[in-house]
Amino acid sequence: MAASHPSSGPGSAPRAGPHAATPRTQGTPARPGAWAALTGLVAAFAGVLAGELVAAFASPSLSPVTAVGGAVVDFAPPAAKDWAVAVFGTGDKAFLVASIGILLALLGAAAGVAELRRPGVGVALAGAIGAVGLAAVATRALATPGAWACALAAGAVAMALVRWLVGRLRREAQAGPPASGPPVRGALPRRGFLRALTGTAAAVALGGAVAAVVRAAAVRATAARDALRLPAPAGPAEAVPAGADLGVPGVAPLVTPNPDFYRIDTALVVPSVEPAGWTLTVTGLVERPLTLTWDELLAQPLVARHVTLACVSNPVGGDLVGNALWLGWPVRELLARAGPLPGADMVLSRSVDGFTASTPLEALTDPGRDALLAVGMNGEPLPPEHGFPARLVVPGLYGFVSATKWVSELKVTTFAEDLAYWSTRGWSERGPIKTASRIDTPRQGARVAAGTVAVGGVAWAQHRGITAVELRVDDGAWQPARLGAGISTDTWYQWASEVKLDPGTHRITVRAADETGAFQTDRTAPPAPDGATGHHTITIEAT
Ligand SMILES: Nc1nc2c(c(=O)[nH]1)N[C@H]1C(S)=C(S)[C@@H](COP(=O)(O)O)O[C@H]1N2
Ligand SMILES: [Mo]
Repeated sequence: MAASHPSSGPGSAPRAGPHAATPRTQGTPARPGAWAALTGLVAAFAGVLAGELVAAFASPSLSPVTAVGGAVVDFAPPAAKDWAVAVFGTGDKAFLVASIGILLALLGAAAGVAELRRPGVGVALAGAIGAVGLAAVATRALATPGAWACALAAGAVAMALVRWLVGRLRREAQAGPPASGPPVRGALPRRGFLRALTGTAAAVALGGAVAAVVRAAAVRATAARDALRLPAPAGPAEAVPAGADLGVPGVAPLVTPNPDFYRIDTALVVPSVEPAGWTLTVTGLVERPLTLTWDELLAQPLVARHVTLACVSNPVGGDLVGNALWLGWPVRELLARAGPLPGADMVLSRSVDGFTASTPLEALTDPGRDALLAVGMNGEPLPPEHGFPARLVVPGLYGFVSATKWVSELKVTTFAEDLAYWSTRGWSERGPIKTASRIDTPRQGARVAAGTVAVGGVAWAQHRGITAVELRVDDGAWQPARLGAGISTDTWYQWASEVKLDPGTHRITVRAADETGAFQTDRTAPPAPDGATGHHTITIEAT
């Protein structure tokens, strides 16, 4: 709320003389206890709402309110549950939430009154309400750091508001009547206090509406994902060949579990897209523009392919790279239906959140490259943060020019005509993945026993394949490492070796060669604009 009256605000002294406030707002407020109760109530709801807002971003599946509700459901005596179901039927959950709300209002009001009487007591009570939220989170299976953060935010905001708002009220109540006149009966608190209180209440109402909308959408999308059973691939799923996993402790697993898969996107809130309402339109330079629905997509013969995704922002030795088994429909079959027109050389894929990526048309139509419109990741529907319900996966190209999540449109166009999201921000228009290799074990800075030391890691040159990996100790000669069998050229490879180390500090460097036999360059380049280069080197201490 914009302050329209400059004479009052936090910390401003009461004025006398010609600029004194009007009588309605002057003097000791009548019924300070009632105002304190109302203030405490607003503070309590503001706290819970802050928690819900943090949850909408950081913990969609568990918020302070759902944590307390869940804990009540779990710990309530069965008789109470039976009674609630008998009386309220399917409205039992609404009854539960309403009960929590009423209890919160009462406790908040009590905190306000207590703070008015004795500074600090109400703040402590607000903190106790927050502690109940924390305790509830502790009982939940989904207690992630995000969920803890929500409960902490809720308590902190409630405590701060009780202290600040009730503190103002108390000071006014204690100030007594102005020297220049008799006490004014029925006076309201000062305008500054009223503004702060109504402003807080308005923020609660507005924020509550936002949190409710975001949460409802996330809940619907999560429920749809939980209920989904993806079809089996039409052909046999690609097997991991024997000899691909070298079994060296500390090396990244060949297939990255979904919870460990790196996540990169511009989305502050993970978009909530329900499959039932999802469509993908193919537009632009095509003979037959088309719209694909979710059911139509699932009715296509789907293939399962391991593909290693990599982010262009990955620094040398970094972990913005991961390998998954994707289930999807080859994009070339979708594009064949639409019929790209001559002259087109790019597909601008667009996400529901506005992100766009520019992919060379021939990378998507090439029969030798399984670019997928993916719906599954490692045997389950795409996780929400990895693009549920559908995304693109294109072997051999960095994610920023290919891997659009929550994809909603493919515009067949030209590089001359259209620029993608990152290409307007200083990054390249095209992004073939550069050959890279990484040492996973030992870790940088490790202390190891001198003698024979196991070294291992991964190397990738998607769609070209890795043909050799070599190691070097300090400034010695390059020595070949063992190279695991690839799942396909579209995935990373494990490699392993043993090196002999005398006591002392040593550098170990790795390099890999792709199908051309050419080793990756030792010239260092930063990630921008089209991917980092240089050798990964670790420094370790042998003792
Ligand atoms: N909608 C959307 N899709 C996106 C992005 C994005 O910001 N928004 N980032 C891209 C980038 S830069 C990468 S590296 C990959 C990462 O995919 P992941 O988060 O599933 O690992 O997603 C791509 N798809
Ligand atoms: Mo990326």
